[in-house]
Amino acid sequence: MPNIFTTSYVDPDLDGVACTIAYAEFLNATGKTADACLMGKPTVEAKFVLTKLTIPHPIIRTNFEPDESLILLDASEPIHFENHLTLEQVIEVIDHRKVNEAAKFTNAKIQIEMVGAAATLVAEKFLQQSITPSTKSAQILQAAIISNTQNFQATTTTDRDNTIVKWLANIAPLPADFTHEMFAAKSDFSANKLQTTMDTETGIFEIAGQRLGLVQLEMVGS
Ligand SMILES: [Mn+2]
Repeated sequence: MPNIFTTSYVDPDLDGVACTIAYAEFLNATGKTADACLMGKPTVEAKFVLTKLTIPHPIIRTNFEPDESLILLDASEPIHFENHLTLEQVIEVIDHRKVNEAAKFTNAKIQIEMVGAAATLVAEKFLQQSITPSTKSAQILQAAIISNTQNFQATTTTDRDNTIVKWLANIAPLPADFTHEMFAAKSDFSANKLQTTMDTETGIFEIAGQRLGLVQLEMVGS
């Protein structure tokens, strides 16, 4: 039984889901025993990508035993993990947010770098260790970087995002039309999807003792 779990914040987006899956694979390839788990439901977009790439949905875990260790991907705010785990259980944090409280995870190795997607940081680990990711990991990491950088148009995009996507595409390209379908899926706010998206795309921040919620809706052709 693995006692290391990779995960992201509750109700993770595609970047969090991709990192969770691919980093568990990376750790297993380096001789560790890790399992990917999601805390809650992935976003509409992340669910679409898992289905489209026929990637099995990771197990769902919202509580952890005291002897289990956690690695947080695309997440670094203790506030997101209240009542789910203790700060001491976290042994590693990989994120790309300037505003973070990662230092509160006192037992964790922290990597926070300003790139377009946390998936870029995870993909670079494969490259640095000369480990070839599986087709599914190569594809979901690409999808996450393309999505998170709004197809490399977001101002947070860096050369590192571009470079690593080219490397991943050489290993396993995404299906034709995939990028368009992914953005279209994320833009579908019909029926109860607007509510679902608002539930999962709400960021909660604590600034000067005040809790602040921010909802981000992304759509094509708006
Ligand atoms: Mn991200």
